[in-house]
Amino acid sequence: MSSSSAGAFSTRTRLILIMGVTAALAAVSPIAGLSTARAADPTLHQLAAAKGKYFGSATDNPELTDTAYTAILGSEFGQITPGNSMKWDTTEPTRNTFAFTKGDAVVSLAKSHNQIVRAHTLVWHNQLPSWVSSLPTTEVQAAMENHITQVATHYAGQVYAWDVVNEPFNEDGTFRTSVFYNAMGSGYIATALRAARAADPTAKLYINDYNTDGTGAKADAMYNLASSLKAQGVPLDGIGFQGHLAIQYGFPTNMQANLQRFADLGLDVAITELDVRMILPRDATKDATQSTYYTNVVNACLAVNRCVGITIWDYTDKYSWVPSVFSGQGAALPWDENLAKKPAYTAIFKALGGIVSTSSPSPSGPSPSTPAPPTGCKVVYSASPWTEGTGVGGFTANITVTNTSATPVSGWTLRFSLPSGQTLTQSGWNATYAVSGQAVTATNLSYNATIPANGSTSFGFNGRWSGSYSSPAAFTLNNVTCS
Ligand code: 9MR
Repeated sequence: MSSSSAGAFSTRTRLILIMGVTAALAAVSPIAGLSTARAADPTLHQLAAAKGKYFGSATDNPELTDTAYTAILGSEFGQITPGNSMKWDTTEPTRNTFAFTKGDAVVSLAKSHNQIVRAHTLVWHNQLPSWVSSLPTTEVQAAMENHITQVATHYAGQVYAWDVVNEPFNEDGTFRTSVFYNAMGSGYIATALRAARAADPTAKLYINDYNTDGTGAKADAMYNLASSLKAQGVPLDGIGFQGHLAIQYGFPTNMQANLQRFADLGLDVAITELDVRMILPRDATKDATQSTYYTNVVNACLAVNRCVGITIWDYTDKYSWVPSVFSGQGAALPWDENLAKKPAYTAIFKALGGIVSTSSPSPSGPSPSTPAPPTGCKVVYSASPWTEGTGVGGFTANITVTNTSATPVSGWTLRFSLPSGQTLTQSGWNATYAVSGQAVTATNLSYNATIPANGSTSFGFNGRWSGSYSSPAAFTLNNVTCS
């Protein structure tokens, strides 16, 4: 993991960072005789995390009652974006009356799965209630600032990033004449970013657009805007490249180089809404072309250090926006309408470094259900802290978990909180680690997924401490409290 992309997650935002470079790479190599078929496949997010990136999906409230859908959403991805529920028409349908229930539901789902949230979007010409469009010009700035302040304050500390401004450009690179542009000129963008920073000092602030993925007039316009905002010291952290691609239009020109030039301005870049549509019906040739597009996007992001991650615009064709907007087109996502994995999934899996064995990845449906909890467990946490100055030092922690129940545990997650002042500094061994604030989640690798009845497994990591050293006080194994 590169230090700068790790920094993208850990310093200001204190959100999830999968620390499993070594661990996740071990998980992708099936070990003969030890790997446990499909249960051992790393998720797309685990693979991405091993490269210092996240892999995420958009989702939407109506789909959250589909339990087969949420099972994959919750397990395969490390990041989610609400497709609609944080937009202006949902969050402030009438002036100064705010509604956060739907957005809160997505944030809470993310929390329960240790996922980060890309929040979308504060200022956009679309899905804008009519009261905004019909405001007198003189009132637009105050309404925009109030909207940003209220919404970003509500979600402050809970979201990794905000698409502060969405789709500011026309195809030829001129500014779109939205109600905001008409009232404030292009300065509305800087004003919006400043208001967002004031409301949420920790979220990464983005401008997001489509058809800017490859070089061209629109991408040049975004580049000029980004350079100028950076030069003025406007709080801009990243540029989102939506990535709504179509196989009949060709792959964007020089995508990697395009991302890199934004990164070279000192910005993060992210693929925020990736999908690759085709003219229906789907066939093997089109699937193969689509797979190449997904591979190319993953490769471009992997090649750019400051590309922090990739989000697909929902993961299944069942819930894609494409067919309703582009008549006769669709099949844009890596999972089909029945939640079965398509060749595009395998392409992404491989591009992220996954190794396809004969038993995996299966092109079938959802992954196995979550492991059953043990009825009893015991944890021995032994650490050897050392001191490197007054009140600071490092430590190595070794953890042994014993399954004290009469049945084996098949697949495990150990959760605990590091005492304040402590951090993980190394990817650890014999487990994959996810860190969110002080909360640590250690998950089995393929070769140690099973803890036999009355058997044990051991794993560990290195860390830093400050203040005075103490060990974590409590542990749960598959959500059962251990002694
Ligand atoms: O996925 C969203 C879909 O459900 C909405 O009907 C649509 C309406 O504007 O917006 C879709 O999401 C868009 C995103 O917010 C911005 N970039 C383009 C996305 C696809 O239209």
